[in-house]
Amino acid sequence: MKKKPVGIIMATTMMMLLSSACGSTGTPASNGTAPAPKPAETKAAAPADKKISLGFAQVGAESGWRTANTKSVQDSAKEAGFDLKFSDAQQKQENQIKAIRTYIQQKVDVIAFSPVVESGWDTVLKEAKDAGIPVILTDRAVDSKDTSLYATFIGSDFVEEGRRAGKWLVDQYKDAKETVNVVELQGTTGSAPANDRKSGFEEVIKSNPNLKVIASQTGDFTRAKGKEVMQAFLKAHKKIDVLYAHNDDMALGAIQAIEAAGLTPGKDIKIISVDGVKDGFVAASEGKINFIVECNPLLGPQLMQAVKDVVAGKEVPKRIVTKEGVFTSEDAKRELPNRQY
Ligand code: GYE
Repeated sequence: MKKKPVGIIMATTMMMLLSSACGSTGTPASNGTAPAPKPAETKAAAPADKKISLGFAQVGAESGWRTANTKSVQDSAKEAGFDLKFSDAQQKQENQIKAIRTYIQQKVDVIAFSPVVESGWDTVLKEAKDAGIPVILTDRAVDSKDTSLYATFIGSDFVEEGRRAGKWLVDQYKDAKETVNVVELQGTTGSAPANDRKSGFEEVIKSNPNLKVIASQTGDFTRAKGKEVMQAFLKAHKKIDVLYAHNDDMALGAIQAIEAAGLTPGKDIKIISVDGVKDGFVAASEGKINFIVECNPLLGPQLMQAVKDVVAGKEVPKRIVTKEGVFTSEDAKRELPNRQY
């Protein structure tokens, strides 16, 4: 790993176990380790020759990040020899709740899911707990006060991602004498990454009163919505200097809108996005996206390890944080050939 002036480029698949690296908002604030529910206290441990069954309730297929995440989960479950039951909730909480209830009825060994939004999970999580089925949160957090409702939460620190985006902006405009107009494309309303990427960004940019967020709306993490909302922003506001998009897909949609309006993305309007999927890297290497904050979707291997540990009654850290870096257009050019997703 080499130090770079703009930040640290981390190996994208590298993850570290940290016991107390939670963000300040949204994410569960438990520190240290907590014992996973022991099979003896829950259901009978799976006999050695029986495949571990894992029910996974995915958010949807809204972005390049999600596609890579799904593949990582499916590939690693296969490699681990698990019986994976997979469902796609099409970004709807009610579908995820239904899927979790089905997994409870099927008496799977472990349930894992990426909660589409943060709130409203206590009832179904309690049902899983009462049925003695451990739950692992991956990617996104829940805001449940009772952290005994899940064994661990594996995923990124989204507040920190927002801060990284903000730091780049503050640095870029440190000599600006005039107001810098920023528009923001938020992720899915009520989701942990949308809440946290917004708050982390705001926390940092308020140090410079010239940096003004003049419009902020959800684009639901999709290209189509990103384009649509950016079109509306361009109509409503004469002078937009910067776009902060909570993911690459929305930035890519917005780039189409910016080009259609006769403007040059990356120059007339500077663009910051989060994720670092291949298409985002291509746009960054072309200078259309100026800065990408990485969010690693390859959570499968870590998830399968946690499933094994939970089934074996081992202790798992209550919080497992993904390690990530940041990339400028120049970094993206260099890194593009190595990008796996
Ligand atoms: O950034 C976005 C996806 O929850 C981290 O969801 C994930 C986010 C990711 O749709 O592209």
